[in-house]
Amino acid sequence: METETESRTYDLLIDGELVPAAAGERFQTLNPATEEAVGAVARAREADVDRAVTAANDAFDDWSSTPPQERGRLLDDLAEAIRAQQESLALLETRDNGKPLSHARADVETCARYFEYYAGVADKVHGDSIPLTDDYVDYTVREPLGVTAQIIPWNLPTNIFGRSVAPALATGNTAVVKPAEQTPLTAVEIGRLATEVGIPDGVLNVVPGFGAEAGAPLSAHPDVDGVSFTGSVPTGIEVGKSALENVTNVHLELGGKSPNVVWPDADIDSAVDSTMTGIFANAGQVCSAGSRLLVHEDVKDEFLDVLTDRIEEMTLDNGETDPDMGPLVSEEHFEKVTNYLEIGRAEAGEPLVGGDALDRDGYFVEPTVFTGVDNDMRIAQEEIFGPVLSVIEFSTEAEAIELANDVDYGLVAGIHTQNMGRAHRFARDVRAGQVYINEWFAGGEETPFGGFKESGFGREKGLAAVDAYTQVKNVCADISPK
Ligand code: TXE
Repeated sequence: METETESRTYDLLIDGELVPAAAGERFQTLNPATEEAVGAVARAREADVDRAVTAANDAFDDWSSTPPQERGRLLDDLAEAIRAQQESLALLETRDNGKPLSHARADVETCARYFEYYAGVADKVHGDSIPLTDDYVDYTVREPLGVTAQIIPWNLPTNIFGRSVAPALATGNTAVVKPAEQTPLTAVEIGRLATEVGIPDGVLNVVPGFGAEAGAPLSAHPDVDGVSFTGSVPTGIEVGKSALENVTNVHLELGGKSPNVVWPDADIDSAVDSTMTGIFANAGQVCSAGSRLLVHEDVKDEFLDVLTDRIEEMTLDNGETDPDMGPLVSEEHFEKVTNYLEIGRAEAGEPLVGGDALDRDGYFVEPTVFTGVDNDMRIAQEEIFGPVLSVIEFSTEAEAIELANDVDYGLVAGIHTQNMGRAHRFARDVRAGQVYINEWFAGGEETPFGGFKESGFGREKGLAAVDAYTQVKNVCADISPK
């Protein structure tokens, strides 16, 4: 794989072939640290999506009847091929997305790990035997959905590729992937690796392009049998509606405004570490970011002192130098986040730390902390998707829960305390799909992931993805003597 800095061209992957778009168009992706071109990518439109869906449809019968052990072996081979290219894929991801190189390496490893994990799952997908009376034998079978579509965002391109494609293929589905227009390059490269390791033509197709031009015709395609979408709430609603027009199975992983609760009995150093990871990893561009810090009044000053010192040591630079934080993904997103800095100033006053963009090329925004935030302010309710922490004080357990739940989202909630009774009462009462105790981003490829409330529905990761990518058939036989 090439790693030179100059821009090169990338094609669509359809039916095992790297091909230009039917209309011959390309679009440019930019390095958000330098604003220079990274890749000229084939621009898929409806005709290309249609070709990809047809290829996936044609490949389905053979792939779904391939012995699961063999599907598993191929996914294992893909995991190894991804690992073997970790460095070049990570560099490509950093140039396309802006994230620090070590984060990009971790994302590539996570992607490999998803293929490895679901390789092991492929031959363990089975149904139940259900006791009726002696006159019947009843059993269930888990069958793949058919052609599945994965619409992927720009914040964790390789990670989410693995998370949504690996379980789809392991369970016998074929796939058409629409990566985000800001960051399509690693998806094309991983697709190419899939063909190299022998995943049959048409089983995995990749159609880079824009939301309206490629994403919309994919989610609305009558021959698509399942859609996995990760992105914003408004787009998720659109995708959900168009999938339902065809009565297509859909799961949505949308945004968050997740509360991170800190009690005075927490290990403060570890809670500060965890808080920083939660909001500054990937420059805050993570659906499960811990963007609301709910800190107990007795520890607030001490906690913020330590946090401020630590933030002042952070490095913010081109991801290729492996800083603590890189730029935001695009100019459009930079505009959104810097606008929220102004909203924050108007609502909560000057930030305690940060609050500005860097005066240099690229889309760099300082790690920022607003204190004195009320939970009904926009910076406490709306997903900023940037390195902006809103700090809210509380005094009682009831208040912490009320604040934690007083938001439209319900993706993640975290708590830092040594009191395990309190931690598990919080886990019981909070309305969120994931609860982190004493560590942010706790969990792994093996654990189910998804949202409550407006954060979406359906679960990916772990064995929960087997449910998402299969449908149950019940078989009942009358065996009574006749
Ligand atoms: O998201 P979109 P955007 C949030 C975050 C961010 C905001 C906007 O707050 O600031 O969303 O980001 C494809 N039919 N998240 O505009 O539009 C699109 O091409 C089908 C949270 O980038 O949701 C891309 O591949 N597909 C989030 C994907 O949808 C369409 C991650 C996501 O884009 C489409 C990203 C359409 N009509 C943003 N329109 C998370 N949950 O992690 C767009 N797309």
